Amino acid sequence: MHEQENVNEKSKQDQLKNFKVDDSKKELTTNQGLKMSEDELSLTAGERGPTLMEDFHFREKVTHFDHERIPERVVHARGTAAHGVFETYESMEKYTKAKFLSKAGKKTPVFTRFSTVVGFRGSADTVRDVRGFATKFFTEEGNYDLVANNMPVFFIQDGIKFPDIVHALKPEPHNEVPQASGAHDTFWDFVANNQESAHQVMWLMSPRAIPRSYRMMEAFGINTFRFVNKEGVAHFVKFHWKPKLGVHSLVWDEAQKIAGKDPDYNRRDLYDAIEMGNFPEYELGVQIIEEKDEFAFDFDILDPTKLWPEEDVPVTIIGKLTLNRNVDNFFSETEQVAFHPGHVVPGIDFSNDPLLQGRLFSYTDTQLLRLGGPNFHEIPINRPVVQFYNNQREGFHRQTINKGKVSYHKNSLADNTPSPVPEDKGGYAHYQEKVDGRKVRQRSESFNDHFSQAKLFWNSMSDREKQHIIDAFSFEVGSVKDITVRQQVVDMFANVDRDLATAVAQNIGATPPENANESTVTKSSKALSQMNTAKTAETRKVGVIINNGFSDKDVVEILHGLNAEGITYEIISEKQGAVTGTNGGSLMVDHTFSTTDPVLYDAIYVVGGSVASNVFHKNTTYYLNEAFKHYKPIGASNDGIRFLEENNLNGSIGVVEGKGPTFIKEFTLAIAEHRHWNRKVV
Ligand code: HDE
Repeated sequence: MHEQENVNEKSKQDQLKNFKVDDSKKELTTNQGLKMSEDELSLTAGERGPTLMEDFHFREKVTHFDHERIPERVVHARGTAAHGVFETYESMEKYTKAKFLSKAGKKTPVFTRFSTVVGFRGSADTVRDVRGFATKFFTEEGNYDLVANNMPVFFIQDGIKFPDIVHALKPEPHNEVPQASGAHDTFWDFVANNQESAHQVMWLMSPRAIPRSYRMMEAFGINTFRFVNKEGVAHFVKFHWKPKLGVHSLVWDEAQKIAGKDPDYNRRDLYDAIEMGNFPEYELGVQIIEEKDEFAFDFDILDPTKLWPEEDVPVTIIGKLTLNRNVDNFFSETEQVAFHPGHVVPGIDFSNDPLLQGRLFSYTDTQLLRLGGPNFHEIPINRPVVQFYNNQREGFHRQTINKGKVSYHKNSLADNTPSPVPEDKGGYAHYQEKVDGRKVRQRSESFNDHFSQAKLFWNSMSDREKQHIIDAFSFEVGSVKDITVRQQVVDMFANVDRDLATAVAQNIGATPPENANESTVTKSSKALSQMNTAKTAETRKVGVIINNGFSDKDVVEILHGLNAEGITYEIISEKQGAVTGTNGGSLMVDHTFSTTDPVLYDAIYVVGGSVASNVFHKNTTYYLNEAFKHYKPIGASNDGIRFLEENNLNGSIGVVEGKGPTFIKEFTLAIAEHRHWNRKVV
């Protein structure tokens, strides 16, 4: 355990070392440390007789197994996580006294868990859903959790409605169908009857809901928090994560196929990138509003269904998160980590956002059930890197051995310790916001506009994103069986945009809205469209289709060239083993056509070879056309070029052919583009 001043970027790893066990090359023992002579046969009365009760080894092994499951998270059950470091760019002392933000260059160990929301723990990664992005900062002042989502707004305005939205979104209770999907009656019935959901639903229907990678998502703290500085001055703040690789998404047909071909797609992507040393990076940004400007906007800054347009309240970048280490054990770390937006440090405080207020209750409560008692903060992954001292004792699975007989406050026997710390010595003191009012179950009228920002979002979309949204609505609402619900949804979204509602209505057999009360907002925000994001080929994955008799020299040069641009690749051929080139060089095959699929690559590069069987031919045609249909870059050299010709793909947008450095350069640019939306796809 570290004393406060010693906390550095390695502190968490040093702490975890004490709990790590390597079982390999060890002798087998029971949990009591007893070496066992046999582990495959239970103790029986005779070789063909019954098992004996006294077989403690059998009992221990099977009992442990019988109890290996804990409840999955009620939401965000499916996830994956990694360790990393957060580095502060510039002191934020002007706004917050949080020590981890107080000095340029300061490094804090972190643990980040990504998740989908609605699916069960074993569900597919690439479903249409919100993604979670929760980070635990192990600071010298205790743990700070930034529990964020990849969309900046939420479905509801008040925590008391969370069980309702989640019940409506989860599989329906009578038959537990469908898994990890909002495309069913109860979800859309909820949407239509809780119109505050309009804005978030627009995001959910957009490409943001099917990210290409956890490494390529923005994330947002959604709720309004407060920064408080040493002088006690507070500012409202919203948190943003901005990925260095830009914000990129899958297309729907691809996402659905990946859910079958590789349900672990996003999890694997994160794990592999970190193993390869391609550490994901995200910058932390803050939007800050002075307290005096609380009412200066045409929305309520406490309303979690509203974002603060970046054009009006700019995002200041204040630091960088780098994920650089995979977990050693998924259960111990990823499954047992327990986040809570109420885990704050001095200098970070809450606002009266009614959703946030609800969250502040829920997270500890849920851990009590999920992790089996009140001592979950002692599980290694959850421990702060500073020691904790208080009078809490006992409870299931208590680990610390607190000495002495005093476990109460105030006392004289222990000199009145552990003693509270005054605010000016680093003790947490809540911001003294003045509140007074009647106890009411009412919401301020300033929360009542549900459509203006939904319209702002729609206005900000490119044509491609708009089409994605229309298609997504058509799929999701088209999957609703109850036609009255379908109609209600169409009528509701006519309040956002009449053309959108009409297009959806036509696709799903509903009546186009007649008397739409369409929002009159004409403003748009550049920050909301993914078309304006960073573009790079770095860390992208190319499927290289190749067969025996390929032209060694050219191909090796190209593969090296792509690698030098930070692009990764996998060799795909007809059979496992090696493929041999015309000059005798060989490449190891990573996948046959059947162990992988074009949907699992960012781009396809066809090399071919002098030997091309029917199977090779058929599969290459499939790979090329599938990649083309999903707007992906395609490259071809040598024998590969004739496959382009055969499929009429040569000369198309995002299709590159040739050799040497020019090809490498053009193909890299095509890959950086992510998708070639201007391509004509039939
Ligand atoms: Fe959560 N949320 N949430 N949520 N949330 C949970 O806590 C809850 C909300 C978010 O990787 C649960 O430990 C309520 C907004 C993430 O372990 C639970 C409300 C945002 C994760 C819970 C919200 C989030 C959770 C389930 C409305 C984005 C996964 C398991 C008042 C800012 C953390 C758990 C991880 C998890 C409650 C709304 C993000 C039940 C009541 C808004 C990323 O406590």
